[in-house]
Amino acid sequence: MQKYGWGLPIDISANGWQIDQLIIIIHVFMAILFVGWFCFFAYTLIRFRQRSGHKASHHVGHFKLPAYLEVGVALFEVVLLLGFSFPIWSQQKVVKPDEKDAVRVRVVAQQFAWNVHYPGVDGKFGKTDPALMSSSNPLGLDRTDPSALDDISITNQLHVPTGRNVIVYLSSKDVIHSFTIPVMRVKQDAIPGHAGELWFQAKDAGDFEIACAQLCGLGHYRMRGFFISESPEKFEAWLKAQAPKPPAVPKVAAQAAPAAPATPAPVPSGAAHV
Ligand SMILES: [Cu+2]
Repeated sequence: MQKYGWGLPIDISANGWQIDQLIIIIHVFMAILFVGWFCFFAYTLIRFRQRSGHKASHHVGHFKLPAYLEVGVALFEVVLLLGFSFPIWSQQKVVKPDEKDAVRVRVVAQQFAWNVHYPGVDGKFGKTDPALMSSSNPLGLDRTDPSALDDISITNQLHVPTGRNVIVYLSSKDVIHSFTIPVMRVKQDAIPGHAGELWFQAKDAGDFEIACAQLCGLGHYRMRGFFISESPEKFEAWLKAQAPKPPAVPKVAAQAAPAAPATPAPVPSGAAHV
């Protein structure tokens, strides 16, 4: 399967066909305009060329064709806007899917990576704090917050199940980035200080790419993430595998617990000596 070539990337988004349809209509329309206006230009060069016995005049008089053509083009553009663009915009950007049934995920952009945050089984995103941000905790997740205990933090990987709406809450830690998944036909700027939202639904499984479509610094070219669309079963299994192991603090305590009786163990042996 060729993922990226000369044409449009393959489309595995439930609503992607609308975007593609609009892109194709606009390209065909622009090609017709390009050829049409060029022919018209060539026609006028010949028809109104300098000839002996003819005087140049700025009054076109009876020559109404350009006016008709321009009204026609304007009407077609109105049809494009009202008939295609507005409905697609409303469906993809205004009517948000129900959060209860959707897979919700935070994506925090930074130079030059995508930090992905799943809320875990409790469905609640844990608190984050910029003061806690580090290379091992790029989201600044506060693991002392009960909601954060089961949260999954991962970099440059976005897993989604097929057939379910996915809502992405988008933000940026530093500069303006643009979160783009070509096969999903989604693209949105990630702006520092601004909470953006976008949503999509994958209809087919496969491994694809996330790109940054906004020149965001010297490492912009390597700001590539992986977009993995998989069956709901595989997605759930992946989520389970990623879930943090029982929190580190109780684990240490649990390890310390057996060690504690081990220490007094010599006492009885010492007692035996006595
Ligand atoms: Cu970027």
